[in-house]
Amino acid sequence: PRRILSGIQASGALHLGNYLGALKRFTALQDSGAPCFLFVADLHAITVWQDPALLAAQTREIAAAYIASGLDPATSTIFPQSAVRAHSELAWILNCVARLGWLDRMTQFKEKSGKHKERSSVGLYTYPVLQAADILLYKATEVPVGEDQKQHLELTRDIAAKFNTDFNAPGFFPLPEPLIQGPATRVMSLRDGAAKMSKSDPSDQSRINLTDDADTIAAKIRKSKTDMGVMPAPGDVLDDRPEVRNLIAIYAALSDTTREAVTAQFAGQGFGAFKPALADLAVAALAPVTAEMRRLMDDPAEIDRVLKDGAERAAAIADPVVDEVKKIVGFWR
Ligand code: AQP
Repeated sequence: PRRILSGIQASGALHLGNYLGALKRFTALQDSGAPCFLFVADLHAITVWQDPALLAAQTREIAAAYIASGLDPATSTIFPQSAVRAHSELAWILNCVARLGWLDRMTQFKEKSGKHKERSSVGLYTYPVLQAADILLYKATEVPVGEDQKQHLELTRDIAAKFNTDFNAPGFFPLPEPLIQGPATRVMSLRDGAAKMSKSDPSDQSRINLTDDADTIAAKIRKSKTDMGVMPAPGDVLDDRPEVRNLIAIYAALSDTTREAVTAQFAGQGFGAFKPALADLAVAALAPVTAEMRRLMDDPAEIDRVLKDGAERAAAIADPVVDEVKKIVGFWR
């Protein structure tokens, strides 16, 4: 049976990349009838410093974003990662399955630790192993993520396969498929077509936040980097126009169409025509999500009910799996 699983870190502000690469995809999968497990990754968030006074609110904010973007808590299981103990338990066991050489190849650690590798938390290094635990605990078959998570998904598959072989448990963990789909699997910065749109970019102009109001969104798109040309024609190669390609991908994802269709519609026009159309589209898509997030955040009781109920439903699946893992490993029981 299909089982979809994904998570978003509880590390503050969500942006358009998270929305198009993750949230919008989750909703589409839920609406296609697949059972979805969506967690707020608070254990992942603390791999870098999080203010304890803010972490619970950040967790609620991601839960609000899930609900506001169309996930139905009755159908989809929405829960905080740390509320299901099995995540941490399985992560430890998988830490003993994963090889140092595999983790050494992870590019996200290299990017996030930067020049200060020796001052990074050990958790930041083993982050992809926790991610493997998140996925394998639910024996998930498909994991919708943005392009940046592709390498971690491959590692999850390697860990699952090694566990199954080492412990002579063929097929115990199914190998999950990454779902990296749609026109916006890697939304780029509005200021630099070579950099991913990211919450850690120091320039707020580089991203559209889910909390931005309509005027801010329009202004950021108006000032977004383009070039001296006009909108490309279908078939034009855009390798040396990454910013233009990015705006077209955003337009396509927001309007549920393809990049080709967008190019056909705007070919030869100036950015003065395209950018306002894109801004209108972005505002129309995000305003209802933002408004619903605000409404939900005003009454945390509703979100808390969803998270508690989700944690119970998730634990009912995860706990027996981790018990079986302990048996397979040979722990005293
Ligand atoms: N730019 C993006 N384009 C498409 N998808 C993206 N995702 C993140 N950035 C983009 C996807 O969003 C989901 C949640 O990601 P996360 O919780 O792991 O957040 P992140 O990747 O840490 O987000 P940032 O903004 O990139 O944070 P920093 O700056 O800390 O690295 C995932 O499915 C991710 O692929």
